[in-house]
Amino acid sequence: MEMRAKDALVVVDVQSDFLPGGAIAVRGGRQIVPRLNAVIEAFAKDSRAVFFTRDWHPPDHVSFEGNGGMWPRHCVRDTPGAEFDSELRIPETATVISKGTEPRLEAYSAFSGTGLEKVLSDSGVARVILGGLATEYCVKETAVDALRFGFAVVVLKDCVMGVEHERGDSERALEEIISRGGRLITSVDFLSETAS
Ligand code: VGL
Ligand code: ZN
Repeated sequence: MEMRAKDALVVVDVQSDFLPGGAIAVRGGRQIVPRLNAVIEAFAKDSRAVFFTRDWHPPDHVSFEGNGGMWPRHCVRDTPGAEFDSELRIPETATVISKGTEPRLEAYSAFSGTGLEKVLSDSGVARVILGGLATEYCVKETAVDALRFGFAVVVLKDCVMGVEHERGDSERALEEIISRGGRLITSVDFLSETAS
């Protein structure tokens, strides 16, 4: 199918600091890793593009408490908290995208200051398939930007998890993505829909 060749998988911020035991622990976050791995495997198997984003902050980042931000220190570049989860399968052909690298700029979206829009459009990608952490921050902002740039967006609903500062934050974020034209599907349904 034409559409399928133009899919790119973007796995958002599956890093130690966003998982249980980390600085901004997303409860249940580990559940998404094996599901993501199945999708990553399927993409890698037939050479579809896979991107892994990582929050990659300088030690004095503006998003940290004490620097005017709302978050505890997290995902400081080259520290254990910024590492991808050890269970996450990262194919050799995948592209890693670091964001939030500027001391004074918050960057929830994978498109924020990374050049990702050009990389995707130059390679003819029409549809972005999304999973990762956290639903109502980096996943949502990435989805909204992708839609704004004209990509179709599919969120793998069992492959995302939220911080839930307020109960319902994740649900509201997913509703907003839908209202802007994104689509939600389970990873199992996505895999059967796009099976070769
Ligand atoms: C994120 C909070 C702070 C995220 C990043 O990846 O969703 N959340 N920085
Ligand atoms: Zn951050």
